[in-house]
Amino acid sequence: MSRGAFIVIEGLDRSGKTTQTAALYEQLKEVGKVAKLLKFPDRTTAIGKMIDAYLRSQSDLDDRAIHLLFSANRWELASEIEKDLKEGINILCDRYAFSGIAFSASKGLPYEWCRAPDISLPSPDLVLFLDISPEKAKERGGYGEERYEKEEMQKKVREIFKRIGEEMNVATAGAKWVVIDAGRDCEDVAKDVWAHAEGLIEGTSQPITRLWDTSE
Ligand code: Z5A
Ligand code: MG
Repeated sequence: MSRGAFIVIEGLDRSGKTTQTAALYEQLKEVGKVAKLLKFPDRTTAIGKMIDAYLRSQSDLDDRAIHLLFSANRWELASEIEKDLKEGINILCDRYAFSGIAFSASKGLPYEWCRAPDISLPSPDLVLFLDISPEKAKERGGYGEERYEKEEMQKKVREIFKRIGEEMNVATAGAKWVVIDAGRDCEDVAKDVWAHAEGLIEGTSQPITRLWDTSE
């Protein structure tokens, strides 16, 4: 039996994640496919509101506490993601656990500690990583308004994302993590996104796996 596909769009700040997730959603709709858009952090929940206040520097939290809130914000949607996938709905997700590791580890928290709370979340079938140089990202609108939006931080984040991607592809022995050059025109990036996502939109018969779970 076929289920929906779980596609995550990750990337550096201002790489166009939200733009590309929305474009992919529209393309799926055009070809008559059912899809749902998710975005992390989901700032609408009670946990999401705490995260939002922190990101806008309206509150201060211990680095570990905010890390666990970001993870809890994903866990509160985990069973819904699984349910939707089983019902044949494709999930398109703007940021996921990979952002969680990249940002917190960039602040100096140990990499494995950062990964631990997200182990066993529903695993995406594909991660499209939008790569852009911090210099180019800075030229795009709105940069610098929130916590973490600093060039030095973004450089560290980029390095950690690189490690995550390499480890993902070794662990799955395949190209589950695909890097896309996001420094180009929106349309060119969208074409690449579609080329990689297209093969999955008919659904998949593969069981839903769990992120970094070695017990299976
Ligand atoms: N965070 C964390 O620490 N831990 C976690 O677990 C998670 C997140 C999940 C907020 O995330 C912060 O939370 C983020 C990571 C941290 N910190 N930082 N910094 P967010 O997802 O809410 O961030 P955002 O506000 O959506 O911004 P963004 O992700 O950086 O932007 P984007 O979605 O990648 O880009 P965009 O909104 O689609 O485009 C940005 C601008 O560029 C916009 O004006 C577009 O019109 C323009 N754009 C887009 N594509 C192009 C191209 N191709 N060419 C030219 N211009 C373009
Ligand atoms: Mg965004």
